[in-house]
Amino acid sequence: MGSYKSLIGSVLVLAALLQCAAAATTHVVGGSVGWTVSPTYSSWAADQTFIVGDTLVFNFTTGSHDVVQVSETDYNACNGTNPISTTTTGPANIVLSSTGNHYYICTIPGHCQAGQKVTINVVSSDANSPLSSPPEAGGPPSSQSSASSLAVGFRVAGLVLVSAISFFFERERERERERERERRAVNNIEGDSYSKKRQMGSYKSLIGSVLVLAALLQCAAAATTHVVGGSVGWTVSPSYSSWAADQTFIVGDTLVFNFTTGSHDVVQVSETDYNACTGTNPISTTTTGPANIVLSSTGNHYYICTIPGHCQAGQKVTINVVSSDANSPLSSPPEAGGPPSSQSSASSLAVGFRVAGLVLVSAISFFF
Ligand SMILES: [Cu+2]
Repeated sequence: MGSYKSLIGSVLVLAALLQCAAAATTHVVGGSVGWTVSPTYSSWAADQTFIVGDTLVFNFTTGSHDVVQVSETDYNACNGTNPISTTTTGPANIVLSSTGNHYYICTIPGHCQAGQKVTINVVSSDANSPLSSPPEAGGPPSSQSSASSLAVGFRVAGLVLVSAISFFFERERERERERERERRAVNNIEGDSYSKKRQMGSYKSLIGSVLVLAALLQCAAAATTHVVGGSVGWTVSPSYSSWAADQTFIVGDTLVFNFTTGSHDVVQVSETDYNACTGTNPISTTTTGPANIVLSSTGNHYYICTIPGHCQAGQKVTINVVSSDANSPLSSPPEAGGPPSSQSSASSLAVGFRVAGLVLVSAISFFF
C-alpha cells in the first residue's frame, strides 16, 4: 500500500514536470538549418506538434530575412502587404497564442516563392492543462513535444528527479523497518539513537520536498507572463512606468498586450525612437491584439503604440529585462528553508503556479 501511494505521488510530480516541459516547448524552425531560402518547411512542421503557448524560434541574420505572419490567401500568393505581424530582427521568438493554422513567410523579394514559408498548425493545450488531467499512470510520456530537444531534456531531468526521490524514500522506509526490527530485538536500549535517526529521516524527506518545490518554482519562473497594464490593458490612459517598476522581467518571460485589433498596435523601437514617439524604424510590429511577446534578450526593450497621438499621450512602456542565469532550472535550487524568490511575485500566473506547487508538495509530504 505504501509503495502504491508513493507511485501515485511520483506520477503527480512527474505529471507536473511534464506539463511544465510541455508549457515551455520551443520549436526551432527548420532545426539546425534555420530560417532561410533553401529548405522545404512542410516536412519539418509535419514532425512537430504545436501547442498553444509554445514558442517558434526563427533563426536568421537581421537584414537577410524577416518573419511575417499573413492570412492563408496571402501565404499561398506569397503576399506580405497585409501583415498580421512582422519581425525584422533575428532570431525571432514568436509565441503561438491561438489554435488553428498560422502562416509565416519571408518578404524579402523571391524568398517566399523559393520556399521560405511555413504553416504551423496549433492545437489546444486543454487536454494537458496543468494539474487537472495528469497522464495515465504507467503510460509513456505523451509524444506531442518529443521533437523538441529542450522538452525531452526537461522530461529526462524530471524522470531522473522522480526516480531519485522515489528511490530515496523507498530506501528510507526499508531502513526504518530494519531499525524497528532491531529496536524490538534489543529492547529499548537504543531508543535514543532510533528517534534521532527517525528525525534524520524526516529531515531528509524535507530536503526531498524542497527539491521538488524548487523544480516547480523554476518551472513557474520560466513561464512568467506579464499582462501589460494589468486589468487596464494596453491603451492611452495610464502611465506604464509605475506598472513596469513593480515587475521583474526575466529572459524567457512573455509580455501580453491586451487591446482590440485596429484600436492600437505594439511596435518595438530603439530608445531614441521611444523618446521621440517615432514608429518609422520598427524592430518588430504586432497589429493584432492580444499580442504576446517573448522577451528573448536582456536590457531595455521599448514598446510604443503607433496610432497617431497615442504614444505622445503615454501609450509607451520600457521593459528592463534581466538574465535568468541565476535561476537556471535544476542547477541552482534556492536555499533550503528560504522563502520562494520574490522576482516574479508580481505575476499572478506565477503566484498561482507556486500555490499549486506548494499544495502538491504538501500532499506528497503527507503521502510519505
Ligand atoms: Cu494605441
